[in-house]
Amino acid sequence: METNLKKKRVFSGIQPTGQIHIGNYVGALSLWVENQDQYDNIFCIVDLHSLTIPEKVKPDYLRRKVKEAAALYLACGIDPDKSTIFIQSQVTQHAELAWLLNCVTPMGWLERMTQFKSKAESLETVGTGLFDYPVLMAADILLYKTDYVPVGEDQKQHIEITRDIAQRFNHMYGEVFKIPEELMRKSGARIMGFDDPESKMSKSIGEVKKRHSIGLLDPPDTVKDTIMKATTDSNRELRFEYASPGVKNMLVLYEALTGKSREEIEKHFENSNYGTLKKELIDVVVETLKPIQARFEEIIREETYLNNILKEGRERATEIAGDTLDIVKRSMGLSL
Ligand code: AQP
Repeated sequence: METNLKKKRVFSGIQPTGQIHIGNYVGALSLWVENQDQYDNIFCIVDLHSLTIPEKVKPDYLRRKVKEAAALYLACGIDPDKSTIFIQSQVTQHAELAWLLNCVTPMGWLERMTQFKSKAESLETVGTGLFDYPVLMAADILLYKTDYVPVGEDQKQHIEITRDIAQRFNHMYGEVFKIPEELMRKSGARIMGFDDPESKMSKSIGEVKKRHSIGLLDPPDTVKDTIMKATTDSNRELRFEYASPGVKNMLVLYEALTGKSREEIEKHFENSNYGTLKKELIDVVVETLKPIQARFEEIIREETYLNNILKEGRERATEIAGDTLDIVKRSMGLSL
C-alpha cells in the first residue's frame, strides 16, 4: 500500500454487530470513501467494542459479522491500496493502551457520557466494558497519531473525551499524543429511524425492530416496505426547514445520496406529496445499494483475498500502534 507521510491521518471504525445501515453509510462509510485520496486512512472493525454488551454477541455470530463488515467496507468503496483495514482485536496494543489510559481517566468523565447512560438504562447488568467504552475508543484513535476521525454526530462526545484524555495524559507525562478532531457531515450526520424519527437509526434497534432501519444488504422489497411505511404527518410540507421530523429525515437522506442541493430538491418536490418523495427515495436507495450488494457478494466468496487484506492491515496497524505504545510506556516509566 502506498503511504504518503505528508498526508494527514484519518482513523475510524464501525462495530461489526447488528446490520450496518444506511445511517452508518451516510454518516461514516461514504465520508471515508469520499476523502480517501486526501488522507492516510486507517479503518478498523471494532470487534472489542462489540463485546461491551456480551449477552447480545454469540461467538459464531461475531466471527461471521466481522467478516461481513470487512467485506462491506470494501464493497462500499474502501480501496485497500489507499486505506489500511484491520480487525481491532488482532492488534493487541488497543487493549493495552486502554488500560494505561484508564489509569489517567477520571470516572466522573465517563459517568457523563450520554451513550453510556442511554444504553445502561435498558440493561439488567451493566458491564464495566460498557462504562469504559470511550477509553477504548480513545486508545483506538490515539494509537495512530490521528488527525481526523470521520464519524456521525452520536460520536461527537466520545471524540471530545478522547481529546480530554490525551490532553490530561500530555499534561502528566509530556507531549505524547496528537490531539484529534472529528470530521462530520454538515447534513446527514444523524439519520433517524424510519419508524421513529425522534431516535437515531441504530444497528441494535434495527436488529429487533422491523422498519426502523435499512441495512446495506437489504433487498429492494425491504427498502420499499420500510420507506413506504415511514412515519410522516398529515400535512404536505416538503421544505427542509418546515418539514416534520420523519419527512425531514427522508429529505436529508435524499440529499445525502443524490448530492443535490437543498434548493434543487425543494424545487423538484414543489408540487409533490409525501408519496412522491417516498417513491423517489426508494429508487435512490435501491440504486445506491445495488452496486454495493453486487460487490459484497463477490468479495465474501473470495476468502483469501479478504484475509490477505486484513493480514496486511494488521501488520501495518501493529507497526504504528507498537511505536506509539512504546513511547507511551516509556513516558510513564514502564520498562519495555
Ligand atoms: N443514525 C446515524 N446517522 C449517521 N451516522 C451514524 N452512525 C451511527 N449511526 C448513525 C455512525 O456510524 C459509525 C459506526 O457507528 P456504530 O458502529 O456505533 O453504529 P450504531 O448504528 O450507532 O450501532 P449500535 O451498536 O446499534 O449503537 P447504538 O445502538 O448505540 O446506536 C459511527 O461513526 C457513527 O457515528
